[in-house]
Amino acid sequence: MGETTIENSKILITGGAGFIGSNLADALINDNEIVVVDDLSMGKKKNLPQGANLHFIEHSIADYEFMSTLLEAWKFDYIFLLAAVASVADTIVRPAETHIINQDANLNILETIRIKKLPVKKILFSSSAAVYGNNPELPKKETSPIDPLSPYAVDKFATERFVIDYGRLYDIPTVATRFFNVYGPKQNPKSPYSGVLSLVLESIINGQTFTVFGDGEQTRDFVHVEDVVRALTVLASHSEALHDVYNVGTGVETSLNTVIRLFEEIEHKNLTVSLANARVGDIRESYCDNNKLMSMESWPMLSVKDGLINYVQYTK
Ligand code: UD2
Repeated sequence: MGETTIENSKILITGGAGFIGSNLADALINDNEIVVVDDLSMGKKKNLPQGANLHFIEHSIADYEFMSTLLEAWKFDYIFLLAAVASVADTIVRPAETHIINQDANLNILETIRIKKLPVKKILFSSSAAVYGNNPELPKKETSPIDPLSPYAVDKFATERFVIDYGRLYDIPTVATRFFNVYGPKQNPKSPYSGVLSLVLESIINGQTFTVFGDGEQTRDFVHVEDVVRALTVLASHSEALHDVYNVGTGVETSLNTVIRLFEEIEHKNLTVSLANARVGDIRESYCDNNKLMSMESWPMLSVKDGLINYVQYTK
């Protein structure tokens, strides 16, 4: 089946000023009207494209009244649920508070749509590879056992289920996605728990020491945000993507040492590295089977090398 596009639609992106949401807004802004709701806890207003068809609202998705009124007023065609407290460590420190954002706020959106019978073409919820936890099976398939090990992963998995089962029970078109290690333009290296590639890039540009936790031979499925945006638009526009969950990753595993070497080659600089103990609970190897997504619509995803070149160029 060929590529389908989203046009002339009213789109809500929660967390739209964040890393993935703002890249999605860039991709959709020309042909659609977009509302972004973001509390700017991690996102930045300057990430967003400018224009009359981009409506930015600085607000928390946890404000039920506000979100219900917004949904009823706009009657969105597509809803991308990307707002979350994305730091696993933060959810371990504040499990109840972050649950309100990572789960309850999304449930309220589903409830509003169900009760008010709002017409929607697709709701997409962004979940995470975190749901697989320490399950050693590789590559991770959507059918692999799940093992959520943090409040973050529990909320992501439970909300996946709400999204999928609300869809089935109340006939609402829904889909969930499990992102692997996403990197690329606009990723915020502010926290020590930010994506590792944003931290490596910041260190190499500023000549700072980068700390490798463990021996650097741990592997991840690093997927460029451009491919994540494409996956989201593919799943939004294909009607057969329904009441189901999809891995979003390249299907290729790369070690941390390899990406450090690639950054050094691209930048023609050596990164100063210090070694520290592996993080407690760190996963040794992770990559996904992305056949379910690719069988719907396939495209060549960016290799880590090409993706890093793009990321470095953008950031500088
Ligand atoms: C990712 C997600 C996390 C959760 C988890 C589930 C990101 C940013 N995090 O965590 O939200 O979904 O997957 O499995 O996508 N590292 C260093 N030095 C640093 C920072 C990290 O060596 O300064 C290591 C870290 O110990 C790990 C690897 O780099 O082995 C990747 O770390 P990460 O935080 O980018 O991602 P991950 O896979 O631990």
